[in-house]
Amino acid sequence: MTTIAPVRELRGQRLRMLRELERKVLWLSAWTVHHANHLRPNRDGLKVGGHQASCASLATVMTALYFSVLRPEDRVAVKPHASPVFHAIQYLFGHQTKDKLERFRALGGAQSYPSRTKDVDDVDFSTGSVGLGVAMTLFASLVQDYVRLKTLGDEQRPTGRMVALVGDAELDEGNIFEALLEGWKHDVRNLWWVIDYNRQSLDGVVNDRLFGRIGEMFELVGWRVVILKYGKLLETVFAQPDGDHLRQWIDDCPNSLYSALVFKGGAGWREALTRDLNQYPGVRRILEQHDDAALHRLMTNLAGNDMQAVLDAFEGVSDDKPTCFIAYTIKGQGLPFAGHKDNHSGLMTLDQMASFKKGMTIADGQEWDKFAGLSATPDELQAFIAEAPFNTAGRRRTEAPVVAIPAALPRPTDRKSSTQEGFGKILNAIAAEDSDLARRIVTTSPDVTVSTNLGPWVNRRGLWAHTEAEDVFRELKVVSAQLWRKTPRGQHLELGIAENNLFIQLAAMGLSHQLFGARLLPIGTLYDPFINRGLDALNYACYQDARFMIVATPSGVTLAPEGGAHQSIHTPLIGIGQPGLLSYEPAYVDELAVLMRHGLDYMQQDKGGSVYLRLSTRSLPQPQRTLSPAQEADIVAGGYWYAAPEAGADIAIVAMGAVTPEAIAAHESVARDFAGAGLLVLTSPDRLHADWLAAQRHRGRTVGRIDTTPSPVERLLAPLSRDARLVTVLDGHPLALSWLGSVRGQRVVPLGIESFGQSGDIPDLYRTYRLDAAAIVDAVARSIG
Ligand SMILES: Cc1ncc(C[n+]2csc(CCOP(=O)(O)OP(=O)(O)O)c2C)c(N)n1
Ligand SMILES: [Mg+2]
Repeated sequence: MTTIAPVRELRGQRLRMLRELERKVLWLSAWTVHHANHLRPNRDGLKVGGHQASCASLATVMTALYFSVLRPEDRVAVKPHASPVFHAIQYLFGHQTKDKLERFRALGGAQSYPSRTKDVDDVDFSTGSVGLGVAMTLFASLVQDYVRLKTLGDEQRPTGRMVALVGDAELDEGNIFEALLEGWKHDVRNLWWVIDYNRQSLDGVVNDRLFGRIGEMFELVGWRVVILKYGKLLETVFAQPDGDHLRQWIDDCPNSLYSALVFKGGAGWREALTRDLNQYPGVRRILEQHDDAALHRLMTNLAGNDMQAVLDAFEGVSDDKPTCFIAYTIKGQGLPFAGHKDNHSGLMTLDQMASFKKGMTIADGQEWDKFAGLSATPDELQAFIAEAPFNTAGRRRTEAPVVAIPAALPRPTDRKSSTQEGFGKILNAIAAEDSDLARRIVTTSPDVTVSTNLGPWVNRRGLWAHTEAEDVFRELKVVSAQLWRKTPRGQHLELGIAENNLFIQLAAMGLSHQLFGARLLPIGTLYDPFINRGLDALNYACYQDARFMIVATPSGVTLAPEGGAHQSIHTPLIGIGQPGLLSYEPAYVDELAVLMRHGLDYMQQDKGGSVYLRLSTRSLPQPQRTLSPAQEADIVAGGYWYAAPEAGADIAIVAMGAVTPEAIAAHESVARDFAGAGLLVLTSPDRLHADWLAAQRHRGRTVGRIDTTPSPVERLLAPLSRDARLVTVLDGHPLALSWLGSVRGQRVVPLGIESFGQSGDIPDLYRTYRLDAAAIVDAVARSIG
């Protein structure tokens, strides 16, 4: 008995501190948005925006988590538009500055949505495109287990919980459910999703019946569901005579009516409850005992905005079972537009802010003060914040040493091969070695492991799983080329068919060095056209500066008989247009070996990025050559002269990827009439274009002597005459190469694919789409016409 009183006291003190901080967090988040919209000069007349109501609904949950529940090893994805709450909390911790809060949504200020790369306050996962950050926590949890079971990182590092703070409307995004199924398959653990169930989205009020189903779905895939519905005030009243009728009334209240009454306040509640429950004396007594303000406080006392209830829920979970907390909250809780269906982007007016500020007892000039208006002393609060477990381990971002990549990767010597086949063989040869490189590579694929040639790698390195499972086919002695043994030592994570999952999984793997202190070299394979399916997730991965390699086959119409629906046309443009992703499309296997080596190194450089290899299934005769270091450097820089032009030549053919043999044939025939015509083989219009623009910008900035060092594409095109004609050809959209004409003002006849959808063999398709040698020769003729 003697120990209970101090424990209670301690709890009471903690609760008091957390309630104070909750108030401060709510204030700072609202003030940050207000300041950005009303108090900063607005030069362009555009709305600055921000989400005061969405912040308010999460203030309790986030205060409880960051100041009490989270531990340093936990990692959090915050609902994007609750960014001001996150920044306010980091400000209180001393990790965010007043200057950046004042410049919220301005250049260099705190970001609209938490950003790993642009915010200074240790964001764990960037968010912005709703749904993706949520799934990211699931895949990060798998990565945490992957590196832990293999002891690839610091063995002393405790296992963290991956936490997502989820807007209820985020659950409309299909990628959430794709991820849930995948997590179930892989026995995901240590995962908390806290759903901010404010029953409102952007446009309005969420469907009433949805959430019953959502809870069931989580349970179906093995999650624990914890519902935080009513706060302690309401629970107390429910226990009184006729309190159960009041509970039933709220339970039955449609979301839209409840929201409207929240907005109307005490008088509105009284009217509705008197109308519906007046026959119950107990309810009448409750109404008598509460004035309008108290009644409003009571009726809006939902558990997700009740500190005690939130702490009880979080602290009630101590195992590693994935847990979904459905936290009933009020959008705009504590703000004048609480519950209003149009409050998503609503901003407090100047008058509303003035009275909100008064209610918060904050004097003019004290708006950014960390402790103004609170009843606890600054010393007490500061001490409490300093002791928050989350804050005790210093900087959250981990580091991991770079894995040395050998000077050359194994090079298959087949006389005929496709780049896709070459990829499988290179990886297989790496798998055969006992090297750090081989240990750090992890592969993943959405059900196209075998058809993208990852099979040999998987046979050697095994599939990853938490627990051992033999390949049943093998046990029963059924002959198969594939050996699918699952072990915690396995190095391939097999996914179901969902490219969203692939890219989010790669994002998580590609941040392992910063999240878990263990360097991984992730390689994901997929069908090239289905990059589109996961494009937003790919963009999301690149936005966070995750580092991985994607290997996509087959490219373009060269897929030929297998059908039009799978032909990828504009992926080369994605490769050029996607920041953070360096794209290559080699024609030959020796080029591929050079590029894979470069890619594995580039993925680890500070100023590097991710890599996209667009490969083909077309088997080509391989040039019998030994690449010189200069040629290898050209291949990395984006292109090389396969047949060098004579100085001042008037004609060049420029080719990329699978159609290179057609370009070679055309070049041979053209060379008869145009002696000295060259054949340029490109490996990366992406890299050439970027370096060309960078060189121009650099020259623009150089004062005095202009730096005339040519960029690689300028150097490549330099031998040609000023008005030379370029015929460009690729199995993809012609725009990917037609920009080459701008480099030196030379005229281009671009060939490529502008429509798709036919199956056929290569001769028929290349003829139909004008990619064959005859079409190239014809284009040369036209270019001089
Ligand atoms: C993929 C995507 N589509 C649309 C948006 C625009 N958007 C931002 S928040 C939001 C509504 C979110 O509602 P909810 O998740 O319930 O969050 P609340 O503000 O209610 O907490 C929408 C549609 C977005 N950020 N991402
Ligand atoms: Mg909502």
